[in-house]
Amino acid sequence: MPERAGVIDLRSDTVTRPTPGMRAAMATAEVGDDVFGEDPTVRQLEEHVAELLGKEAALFVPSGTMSNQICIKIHTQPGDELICDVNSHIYNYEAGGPAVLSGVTCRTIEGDCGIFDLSQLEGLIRPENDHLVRTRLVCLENTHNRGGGRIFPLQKIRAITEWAHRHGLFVHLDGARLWNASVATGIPLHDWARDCDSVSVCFSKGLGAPVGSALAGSKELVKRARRIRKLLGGGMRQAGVLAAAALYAIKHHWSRLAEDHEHAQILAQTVRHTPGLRLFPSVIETNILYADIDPRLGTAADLAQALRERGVLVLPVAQQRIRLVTHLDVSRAQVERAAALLEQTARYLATRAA
Ligand code: TLP
Repeated sequence: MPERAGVIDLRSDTVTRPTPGMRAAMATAEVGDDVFGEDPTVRQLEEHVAELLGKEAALFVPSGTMSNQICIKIHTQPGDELICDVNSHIYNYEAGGPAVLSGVTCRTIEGDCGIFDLSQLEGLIRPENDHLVRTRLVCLENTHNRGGGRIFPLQKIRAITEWAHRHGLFVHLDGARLWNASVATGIPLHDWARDCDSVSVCFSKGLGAPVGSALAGSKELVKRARRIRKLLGGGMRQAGVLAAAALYAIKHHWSRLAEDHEHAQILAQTVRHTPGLRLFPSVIETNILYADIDPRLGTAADLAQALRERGVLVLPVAQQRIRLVTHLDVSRAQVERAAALLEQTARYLATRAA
């Protein structure tokens, strides 16, 4: 368990470093030039991911952002509109990608922790009219990052995709943490992916690979995605060293996500009983949680700084909100220590304010 000089880093599950086993798999990976389609390890990963997601094909890409943006570009034309939750990663954290790369506007809806109902979509499709953008795509996120790791219930996805397809819309699933949703529910990846036209999954979040994501869909979609990946500068050469890390992560780190979920419960319980902190959302389903801070204790930045001085890193995401994410590089003992320090620090800030 790599411990950076005793620091417990809960800012994101992207901070994990490759384990010795993963590094060994990377060092011995067979490689070739993947832009020529000649890297056997990349091919193996793409075939494996396509199979797991129940799709015809998959494409290895450098990041989740590129994966989402390639899919958006495939499903839309400039002047189109996509519908997504107001807190979605695509809308908040991808540097305006839909507008910049695809000429697409985002119509946001207010979900409950990122989860929305079909009833919120009905009536949103714009009529054919020269004045209007064309509604073309619905984007879902599972689990939901800003929603506190919330799982999008499968029945809701089924209802939304059925409605979208009936009205000629495409559906893209940002499944950066679909691995977590699958472990938490026992529902296989291909069930979540079944009715979505494209799916993106990340290897560099809870699975613990250093780099990489994949998108999956029909053969035709993946053919188009390859070309757009090249256009965006995402064609990689001997990428087998990275694909080997992803394959290793799927094999060795997927089922252990259950531990991260248990660890998140320990932190959630501490937040619940610490005066001045409020858990968001009130129920934690996977590995992400937020704590809202009573302004009498200070700001999120103040609490993050006080924790940093005690060796715990958390992410301030709003004036009064911090994020904590559990992952491969924090053991149960470290989580327990972080929880104790969080409570002590919040109590200390409260007494200082009194
Ligand atoms: N999320 C990162 C930050 O960008 C916020 C994190 O630390 O959680 N979809 C979802 C749901 C994500 O959470 C992320 C990364 C991405 C896509 C983008 O993946 P990358 O970072 O590989 O571009």
